Amino acid sequence: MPVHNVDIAAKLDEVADLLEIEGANPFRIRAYRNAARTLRDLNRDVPTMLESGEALTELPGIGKDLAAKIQDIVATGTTGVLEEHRKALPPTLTELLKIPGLGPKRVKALYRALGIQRLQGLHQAAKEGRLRTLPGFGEKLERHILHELEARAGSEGRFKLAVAAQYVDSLVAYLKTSPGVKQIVVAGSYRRAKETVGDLDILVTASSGSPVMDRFVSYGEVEEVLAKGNTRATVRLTCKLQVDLRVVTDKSYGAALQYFTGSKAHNIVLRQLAQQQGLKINEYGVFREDRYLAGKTEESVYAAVGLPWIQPELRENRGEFEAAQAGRLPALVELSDLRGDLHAHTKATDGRNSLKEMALAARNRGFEYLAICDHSKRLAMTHGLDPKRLTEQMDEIDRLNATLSGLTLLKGIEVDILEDGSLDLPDEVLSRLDLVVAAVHSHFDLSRDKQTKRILRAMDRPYFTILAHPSGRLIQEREPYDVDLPRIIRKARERQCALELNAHPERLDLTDTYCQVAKEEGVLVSINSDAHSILDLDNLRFGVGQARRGWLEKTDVLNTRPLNALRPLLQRTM
Ligand code: DGT
Ligand code: CA
Ligand code: CA
Repeated sequence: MPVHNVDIAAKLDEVADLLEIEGANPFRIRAYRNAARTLRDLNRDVPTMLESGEALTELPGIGKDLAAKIQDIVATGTTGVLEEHRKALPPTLTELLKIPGLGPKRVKALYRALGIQRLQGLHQAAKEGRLRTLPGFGEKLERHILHELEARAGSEGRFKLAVAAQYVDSLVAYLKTSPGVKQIVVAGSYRRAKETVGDLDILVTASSGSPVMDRFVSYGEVEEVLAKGNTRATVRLTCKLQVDLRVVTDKSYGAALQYFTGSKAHNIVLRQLAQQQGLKINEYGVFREDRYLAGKTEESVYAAVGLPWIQPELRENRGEFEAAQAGRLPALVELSDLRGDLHAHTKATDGRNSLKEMALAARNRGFEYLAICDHSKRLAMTHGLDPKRLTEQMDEIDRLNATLSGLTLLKGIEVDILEDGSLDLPDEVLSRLDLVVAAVHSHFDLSRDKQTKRILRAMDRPYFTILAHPSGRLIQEREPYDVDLPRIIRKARERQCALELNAHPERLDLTDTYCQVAKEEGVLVSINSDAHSILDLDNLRFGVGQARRGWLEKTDVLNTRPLNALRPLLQRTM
């Protein structure tokens, strides 16, 4: 039974996918997509809401009809409309839609003409050069499909951090109620806030191991127990996520936490440092000969080799040891350091809440400011703003700002960077805004040189404040476009503009390593939610996780500034 919002959302998306392939009414498709997004972004658990008798129709984008279908899914694992469409077409066709370049029409053609139903069949056909023969395909698309399929092979079976987080929360809550459990912590790549995780590594301290193990393997979502002993067990959940659980003693807790947090590359260096000092580090502790020296806390493990404690997000062997030895570890930015958000949408384009709803939600989260940056006119499918509608929105912002206390709305736009590097609105219009967030939304396949020049040219415009989602990648779904980011980062320094770290869990773009480059070049990074609903404002925490992996400190982040210090930084001088 799907008990998590992400699982229910996946079923709704599946309906939408199948409807799309069948060529159904776009409004109907959109309704399922919106509902799926609402559930994904929701910070409360739908089955629990239903149990306590709360109406789902209170949620944005969910009417009576959809509420009933969601109830079906929670109760039975499926709903009538899904089963109907699964009969009409092979349900595996929806896998194919995930490949950029393959829309519903092409997927249908692949199925009708070549009988392709899954990614595997698609890969085979592409390798054999059979795709290019189909009308509307061609050699270039075939190569592109092959590239995409091969690029994603390495990330197969991994889970986006935000998706894993949903599974973690309920599992940890469940384990906490085991008899004798003292501490419980999720280690591994999850603790390092890596953008995707391969499996979960949970550590528990308890008076005795076996009751915890028994409780772990009888968790309702366990599909298969892969291994089970007194102090360690591995299971696979029904969502296919694997979980390792280890019960450790208090004496070894810090050593085990250090060991299982990783990364492997970090641990190898740490053990070498220990060896050079005649020490041995393992998951039980730090030892000289066979004498136990430390291991109760992580701090004690690092201290034993003469190092300060290193934040988990830095543990990738990317310079953290040198920094630790030199006493120059960064004081990483924290969620509470953010004073506002510089990229949010409203109903005026493809957001789902009104200006006022967004403002109140931002104020509730303690923000001092929120920049409204709806799309510009070129993005017609989002009903992008032309100068007239943008002016109306600016007036509305003035009116709201006059009545709101505690929060300032900033006037912005997410303006499209056109193919030739010009911006989708004239300078005269942009000059009246507080900030201009600019983004690439089309022509992803330009050559590296053209793509780079396109963006550099846009950055040369007099009103250009922040480059949104600089690489354009979607995690596990779309490769970044081919672009010279170091050159763009140098340009940002020269032009004194900022780069966005888009906090949406599917983007997290800038990536961690480019955050480090930006910091080294002295370019400010803005951690923005790109919220399309009030719920999305909570995604900032994932952006902060990525920023921490990129070594960013409070001062490296544009939106840690209070409004009065922010304003001059938004102002363009050239
Ligand atoms: P993942 O699960 O692929 O997202 O990445 P991790 O980092 O969670 O890796 P995982 O689950 O294989 O192992 C958890 C931690 O345990 C890892 O970060 C470091 C430690 N570890 C595992 N295997 C080894 C090993 O062979 N050598 C060392 N030094 N550490 C290991
Ligand atoms: Ca792991
Ligand atoms: Ca593991």
